[in-house]
Amino acid sequence: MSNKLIITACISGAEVTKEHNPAVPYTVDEFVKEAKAAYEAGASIIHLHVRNDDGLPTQDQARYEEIINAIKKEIPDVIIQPSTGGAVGMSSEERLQPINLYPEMATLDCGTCNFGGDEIFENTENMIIEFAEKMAKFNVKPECEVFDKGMIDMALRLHKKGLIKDDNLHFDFVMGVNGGISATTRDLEFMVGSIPSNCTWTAAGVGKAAFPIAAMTIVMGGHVRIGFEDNVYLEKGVLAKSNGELVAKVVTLANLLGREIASPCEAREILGLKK
Ligand code: KMH
Ligand code: ZN
Repeated sequence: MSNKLIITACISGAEVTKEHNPAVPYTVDEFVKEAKAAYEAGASIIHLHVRNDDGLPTQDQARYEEIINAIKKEIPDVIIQPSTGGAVGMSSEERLQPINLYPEMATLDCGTCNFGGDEIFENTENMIIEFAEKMAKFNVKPECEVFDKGMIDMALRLHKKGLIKDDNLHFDFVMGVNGGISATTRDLEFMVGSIPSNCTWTAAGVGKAAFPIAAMTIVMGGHVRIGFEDNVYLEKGVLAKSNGELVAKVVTLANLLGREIASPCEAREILGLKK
């Protein structure tokens, strides 16, 4: 299989705001601008949380449809990966709405964890099964979002029971959330060593861990997630002007370390996307 690097741009998230970085997108035009900048810099997947114009995170199906259509009009071949995590506190029904649009892939959060302060990001076993079943029904490839090692075990167990359906599971290790696994070399190695060899994986480092995790991942043969959802800084004290700048820095690292960048078409092949 190709050794090319898939870059996922998480351009908006639900927790980060314009107060953190004025370039965080809220309006449709801003989403298109950020998605396009990330794509042109080398991202093949856009991990998408949407907002209302006032910045409030929403999982509203119509808003997803509007933003996905606007992005696809500009960059038709990009892979759109809606979030089913949404924002802390949203109901399952609310979170699952973008699946009705038959995206190629979507996140499947594989366990409950603290999210700092009093926040709890809830994903009980039955919720994971419900989300996985809906994704299977709509032919959507899950990206198993894991914030800690036990969530890998949960995903593998549900996959073995046939409750998460996929030929080869794809994981995203989100590292450095306040309540999840830390973003260290030791822990990344531990996560990678905990998945079967037929699985693919992406890693995302939160905050100042974003680029160190990206560099380790490039060397270890995984794929990288980068973007405002996880980190708004290009370097210490310097806000990124766009998601494109963050993606471009990952491309520079990949060039230095000898990994070529996957196009959306190559990413589809690597991940076994059917569409
Ligand atoms: N916003 C977090 C509560 C996902 O996209 O699936 C959850 C999250 C995970 O971002
Ligand atoms: Zn997300």
